[in-house]
Amino acid sequence: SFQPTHPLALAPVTSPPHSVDGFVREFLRELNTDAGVTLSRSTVNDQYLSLARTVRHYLSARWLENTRKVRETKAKMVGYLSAEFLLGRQLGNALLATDLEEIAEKALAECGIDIATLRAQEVEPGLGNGGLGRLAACFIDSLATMGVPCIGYGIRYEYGIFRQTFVDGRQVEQPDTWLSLGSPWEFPHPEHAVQVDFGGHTETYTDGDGVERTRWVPAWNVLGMPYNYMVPGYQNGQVNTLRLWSAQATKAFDLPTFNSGDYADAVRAQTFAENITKVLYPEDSTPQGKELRLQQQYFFVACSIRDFLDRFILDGDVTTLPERVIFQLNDTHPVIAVPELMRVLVDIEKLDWDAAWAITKQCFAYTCHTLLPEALEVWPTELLGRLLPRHLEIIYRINDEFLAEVRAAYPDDELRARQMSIIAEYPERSVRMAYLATVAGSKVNGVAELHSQLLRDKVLHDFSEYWPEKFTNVTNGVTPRRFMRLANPGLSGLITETLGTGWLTDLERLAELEPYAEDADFRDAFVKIKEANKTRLYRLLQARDGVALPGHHLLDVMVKRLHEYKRQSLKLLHIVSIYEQIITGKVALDQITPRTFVFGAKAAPGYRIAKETIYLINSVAKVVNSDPLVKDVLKVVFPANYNVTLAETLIPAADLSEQISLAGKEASGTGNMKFALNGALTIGTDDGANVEIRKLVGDEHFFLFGLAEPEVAELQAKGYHPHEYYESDPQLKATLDLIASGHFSGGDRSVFEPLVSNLLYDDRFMALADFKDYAEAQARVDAAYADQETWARSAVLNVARSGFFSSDRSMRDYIDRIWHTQPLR
Ligand code: C3B
Repeated sequence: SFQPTHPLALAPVTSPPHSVDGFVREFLRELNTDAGVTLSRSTVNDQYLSLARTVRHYLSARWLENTRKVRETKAKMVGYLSAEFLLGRQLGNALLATDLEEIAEKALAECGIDIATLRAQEVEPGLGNGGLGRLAACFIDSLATMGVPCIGYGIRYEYGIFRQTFVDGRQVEQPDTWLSLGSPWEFPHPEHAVQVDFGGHTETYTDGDGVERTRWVPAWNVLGMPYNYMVPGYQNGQVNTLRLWSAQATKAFDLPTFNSGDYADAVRAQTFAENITKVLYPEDSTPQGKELRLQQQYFFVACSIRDFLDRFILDGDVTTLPERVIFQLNDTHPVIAVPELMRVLVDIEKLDWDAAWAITKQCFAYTCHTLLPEALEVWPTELLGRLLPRHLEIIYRINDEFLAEVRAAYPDDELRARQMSIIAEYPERSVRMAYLATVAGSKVNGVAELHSQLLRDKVLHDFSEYWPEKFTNVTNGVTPRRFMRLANPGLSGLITETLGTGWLTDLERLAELEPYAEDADFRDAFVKIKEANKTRLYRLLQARDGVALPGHHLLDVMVKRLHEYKRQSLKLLHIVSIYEQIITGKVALDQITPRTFVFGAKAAPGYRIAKETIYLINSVAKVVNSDPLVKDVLKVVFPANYNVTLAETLIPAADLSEQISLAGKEASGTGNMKFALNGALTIGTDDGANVEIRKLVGDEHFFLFGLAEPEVAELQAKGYHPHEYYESDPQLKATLDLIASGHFSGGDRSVFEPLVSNLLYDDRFMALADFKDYAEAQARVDAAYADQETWARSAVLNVARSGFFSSDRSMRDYIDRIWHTQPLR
């Protein structure tokens, strides 16, 4: 460190003046000196980048101060380890957090610029697939807003989730080049790069004190380059950090090879290294078990642990680690951090094994986000041992000691020990990452009440019996800053007019809206806002996708990843069923509630059935939308590339939220919460957080249908035969027959044959079993919607009763039940 003498260097860092003139000055300086252009010659992109950097100026002082305070007070931090952070656009959130929305708008207007144009210029960082990544983004927003020290650690993918396009109705993936026009929100720190090793072998040696030790002799390594992002709290002067790692070759290129003339060989190392953080795996909930994926996982957690120790354990006393950090494992993706911390403590810091294990067990907690058995990550020991030989040894030892405990606790129950082993022997020897996380974690939580119960009863049953106190629930939440205040300024304004300020950081206060459900003026204002949100959406879809939508329809929305268990196909069967009843004259047009159905969903590129489902939705949309008979009552739209940005316009416009997964399959859902908070009514199964939503908003304001989880289990056990439903329900039969007939495929019966057969003879997620009940629930929706006043009352009550679903509340629960950290004073 050095001793500055200039008085300015000694003074604390300050923010620029919070005024229009101050803002204009900062903005022009950015434009002129950083972008190097004059205002009159600048492009929209220059202006956007300069605006973003200008807003950053207003955050830096607080950020630096925050970091200093955390170091100085040695406050315990949350280290949120997540392979995904699905942030969404940054500009709007940063302007809101700094309370600069009006100032910036005026300042730019005085420069002749419409801020809306610049907002639209931002490409969102799509560094996640879906719910899990978006949850991480909500959590870090809440922690910053609550002033709880947190550092998010993840991966700076050069290409995030693919950009979805449709070509003749089929999904075609385009690379997500989110960095190509500049990335004004990040601070690269090459000087803090961390080396990460891979491969090789281990050997034993005797150290200076005569102690037998193991060391890892790796075969190759890469560098992890940190990129910092500011995570601003909502108007509280608190700024946390998100640190994302990018892989680089250790030697930019190999000079001798280069000199010998083989340029291609010389840069090969670089390409190889950089591949590690090149692209986000687009599988959601179903891991692919690819070697590169394990490289990504180890890469980012190794960087993060090293980084944390170097930055926050300044005296080098690693035994204090549990007082300084709790690493939250966001699903199994970062679980390799457990043996990594053991390796650091034992091999590098030279702690003895038991001391290291005692520390490690206090430093981790594990969140499970799934119930699908195929979604639980396992790594073949062959692969893990080849890539991380020392880590495999450590895992074996953790397992040996754990199984010894289990055998002692349950003598003569070898089956139990086998079941609980971190190492699976069949179908190939592999490491069960969820079990490793459960053994190492101080706590294990599910993400909704029902999910946590099923984890205890089924997925991790033996573990919950052995360590009942280890298991807990924290129901997910969403940040009201982004999903209410930014996404729905109309409704937020009405709420503030009605309740005053403060509700945005104390969302349970929405309960104070209850009496207004009975207030006709309030309901009127509420309905007008919903209509305005629909108009805003229709304008966007017109501009973005060239579709024109009628204004007066019930807007029925299903947006989430395309997955069989989420049952987009069930929604589609309902649409086809209505259509079939109209074209065959079973129902008269005037009996139909006019509806627009919106889908938004990306399918994993290798997920065949999911992609076929997309093709079917688009094919049905094409036929329905061009049929003059139904043009006034049915529309089906599927805007491509559903992402956080589109969600922010779509959700506030929706009347009906579709949450129709098979009971026992959706861990929680978080879209369901966003819809309810924006005044949509839910049609849903008793699954995930739907259960809690329904309990809170009340049965009369929620359209429940379908098998409950125990009924699903029972039906599964007795044998599920989907074709029986087809045979016994004429409307279901007519619906499937229409699809099979080639009606939506230009007469070609073969096109959708695989999908239809799959439903008839396999239907893993029991769409046919729930069809009838679903259609009946939809009829109740129609009846309810016919009475606009009652509908509006229900919509208001949905908002008033959903305050529980703020991610601030989730964070309080994590703090109380798992982390035991304190806000920074
Ligand atoms: C998702 C689950 O599918 C959702 O039910 C849940 O709401 C979110 O996580 C957040 O908890 N999930 C995901 O997006 N990706 C996974 N790999 C596993 C679960």
